[in-house]
Formats: sequence, structure tokens, C-alpha cells
Amino acid sequence: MSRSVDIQNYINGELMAPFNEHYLDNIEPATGQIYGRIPNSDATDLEMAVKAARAAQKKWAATSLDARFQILNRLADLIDANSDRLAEAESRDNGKPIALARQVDIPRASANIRFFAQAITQFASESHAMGEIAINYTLRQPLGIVACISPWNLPLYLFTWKIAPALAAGNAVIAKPSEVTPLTAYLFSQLCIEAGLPKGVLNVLHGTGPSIGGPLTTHEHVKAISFTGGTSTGQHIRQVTAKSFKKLSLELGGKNPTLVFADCDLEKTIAETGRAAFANQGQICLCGSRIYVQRKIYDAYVKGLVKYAESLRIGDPLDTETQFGAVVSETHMEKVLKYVDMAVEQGGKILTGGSRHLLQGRCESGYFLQPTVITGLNNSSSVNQEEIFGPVCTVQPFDDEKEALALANDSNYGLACSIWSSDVQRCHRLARDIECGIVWVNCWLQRDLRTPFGGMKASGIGREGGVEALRFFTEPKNVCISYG
Ligand code: TXE
Repeated sequence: MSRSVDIQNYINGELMAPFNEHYLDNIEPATGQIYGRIPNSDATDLEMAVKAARAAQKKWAATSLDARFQILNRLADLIDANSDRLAEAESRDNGKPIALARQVDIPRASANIRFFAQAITQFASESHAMGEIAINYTLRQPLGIVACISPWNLPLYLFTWKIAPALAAGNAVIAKPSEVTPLTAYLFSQLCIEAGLPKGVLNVLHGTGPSIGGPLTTHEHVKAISFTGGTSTGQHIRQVTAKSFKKLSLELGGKNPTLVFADCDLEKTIAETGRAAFANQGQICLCGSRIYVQRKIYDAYVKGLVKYAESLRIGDPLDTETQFGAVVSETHMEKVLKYVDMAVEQGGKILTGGSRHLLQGRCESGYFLQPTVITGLNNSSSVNQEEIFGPVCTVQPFDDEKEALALANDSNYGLACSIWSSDVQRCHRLARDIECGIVWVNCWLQRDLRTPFGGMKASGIGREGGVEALRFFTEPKNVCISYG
């Protein structure tokens, strides 16, 4: 890949510069250097995309399921054929280890597309018989034009997670990837052309929230918004769309509890909960950043977790041996460090990490942080209540199941949790009573694309995944036929 990349929008099947020629710098987090430009699109570009989407949508919706299946599968095949190039781009753009991009981000992007290409061919809807009187059936029709807005932490993975079900269901899509990590969405646009996706069916507009995200969410022809990002942005989108009754799916932040009981398999639990805390530099909405450990094994667990954190190989994300890369931006690095300072002010003890990590050579100005483990904070501390979204976790002891549950639920967020115990009944009880959308027992981030994905409380509304996503991207219409 060339050193400098000028990204283009994808409108009506063509790659093009933003109409007003406004650009943002694209910065490589591992080096702190500018390596390209990103269009900062605005309402003019949006009008062009809406026009293209309107012209394309009905024909796309009328395309046979088999034809949609074939086109989407071609796209998935092209992702696989270009996986090395995409993984390198993701790693450069985001700072994540290239090994992670190769193992997770890129394979998952093609899996998303294949999954929904197949799922739409299996999509069925209900029928309600009324005895001798009538029969009802539910039609599920595409919505029209929908917006898909995705974040920077898993760029191509979450971008495809949204647009695949939207396209499979017969909608035209206007997608806005994060302006912080736009590169793989741009490369994906090129693959859409190669795959023969009809023009206008997918349009990709790059730029910031205020410049293009705002106009996109409020546009009269956009019927639904699927959004993943920060809770405050989600609240804003809900407010500005309230009057127009747009359909919303909001996947927002998390502050996920990890509950470790004395009867767990300690060695496995340390390794997996360490991964849950620090994978992708802690920048996954599902990361377990509040760890609660039964007092009997607290000291042994903490010792093991610190050892795990210190064992992670921090380095150039493009080095295949690197396990822990850069965080996404300088602003984000400063935000995470501010929380570390806050932890110290609030009486927390930093057991390991807590600082910027300096490397030599190519990455000497990169935004690297050390995996950080903090103890000694109470649950009401802002460090335990606010989403940090970085490689920082806290550990607190508890005595019994009741206390563990109370601590887990003492949060505004409700996305995910993990429970580590060999007591099956306890695991079921906790799974029932914990206030969150996803519960993992003796595992973390095991994903089956058929399952409902999303959170409660400040973690959002709606669910993605499987049939939930296909239902979100379609309008149910009941048809009642009298037997006469
Ligand atoms: O998110 P934003 P940011 C959390 C995490 C992080 C914080 C802020 O705590 O530190 O959010 O990250 C677009 N109308 N998560 O600032 O701003 C934006 O351009 C329409 C958790 O990056 O919410 C981007 O494409 N769109 C999360 C997307 O929204 C707007 C992952 C997300 O950006 C907009 C990312 C507007 N007014 C951050 N303003 C997770 N749950 O995985 C911004 N955007």
C-alpha cells in the first residue's frame, strides 16, 4: 500500500472527491504522522447520495433473493481475497495489532456479509389464523433508504455488521464510517464496484459527525438509523430524530462487569479475563473493565492479572509479533490518561501500567499506553462508573453472590458481563438477574451471529444480529384476509 492515501466517497457506484473539496488529515496512531486525507463531506454530498439511493432502492428490493445472495457473496469473497491488504490498512489506520486484524476484524467482515446473504434467504414471517373468520400474515418489506453509522474501534467489522443486513433486506444504504478510521471502508467501496453491486445501492460518505453525520440522521428520506458509538452521540441522535419518528438501533457504550468466583478455573479465568480487559487496547464496547473477585482468591487473581498485563508485547502494530498496539488517537490517549490521574486522586493504587509507553524508531511518536490494573477504588468512583474505553481495568473484592450481583448492577450501563464459576446453578441465577443484554459464562466474546446483540440502560436500544437485524431493517405490515 502506498504511504499516503487520499480517501474518496462512494456515490452512485463511483468513487469521488467531496463536492466542496473539504478534507481532514488522516493520522496513523502508531506514528502520530499524517498519511492521507479524508473527505469531510457535507449536505451537498448527501443530496447526491440520497438521489442515487432513491433511484436504486426499488429495483434492488425487487432483485431476487438469489441474486442478492450471489452479489453479497461475491463481495465477501473479494474481502477474503484482499484480506492481507485490508488487515494492513486496518492496523495502520486504527493502531491495532495486525495479527488481530488478520484473525478477527477482516475474517469477521466477510463472515458478516456471508451470514446475512444467507439469512435473508431463510427469513420468514408470521401468520395468525382467526378460525373460520380470517387469516393474517405479516409482510416484512424493506424500509427504503437507511443510514448506518459506525465507530472506530472495529472499523470494517462493525461497518459490515450494519450494512450487510440492511442490504440483504433490500434497502439502499448511506453509510458513514468513523472519520477516525475511514480507510477500510474506502477499500471496501472499491470492492463493491468490483463485485458488481448495483450503483446507488450502497453509498459511503466520509466525514465528521457535525459535517455529515448530523445531516444524514435528520434527512427526510432516511427512514432508519443504525448507530454504534458513544452514549452521548446516541442520545443526541435520539433527540434530533424524535420528531420524524425514524426507526433507531443504538449500540452505545459499556462498562462491563467481570465476576470471578472462588470456584472458577483460576488459570483459565486470569487469561480470559485479561483478554477481556485488554483486547484491542481495551477499545471494545464488550471489554470487561470492572472486575469483581471473591475475597478468598482475590490476592492470587490480582497477582495473575498483573502478570498477564505485563506479559503483553507492546509494539509496532504492523509487526506480526505485537500483541498490544496503539490507542486510536492522541485525544483518546489523553482521555484515558486523565482517568488514570483521576483514579490516583480518588485513592486508587496502580498495580501496573498507568503511563504512556514510548517506543523507538518508526513508532517513537505513537499513542501507546501500558495495560493498567487499578485496585482500591470504590464502586461509585467515576473510574468505575464512566466508560474509559482504553486499557484500564479496576479490581474489587466481594464476599458473596449477593454482593457480586449488586456491584455488577450498580452502573448506568448494561451491555455485557462475564461470570467465572463452576457452580452451574449460580451462573444461571446471575445470568437471570444481571441487568445487561449479553451474558458470557466461563467465556468472553464467543460470538454466534444469530444471537441478539445489544444492551439495556445507557448501552442503547434495539438489538442487532440474526433475525433481529433483518426485522430492524424491514417494516412489518399485517394483511388480514377475510374468508368471506
Ligand atoms: O464516538 P462518537 P467517538 C465510546 C467510547 C469513546 C466515546 C467517544 O467511550 O471514547 O464513545 O468516541 C459519528 N450525528 N465509543 O467520539 O462520536 C462519528 O462520526 C451523527 C463506544 O469516536 O459517538 C462516528 O462515525 N453521527 C463505541 C460515530 O458517530 C455522529 C465505539 C461514533 O462516534 C454525530 C466508539 C452526530 N451528531 C466509541 N457525531 C462502542 N459502543 O463500540 C458523531 N457521529
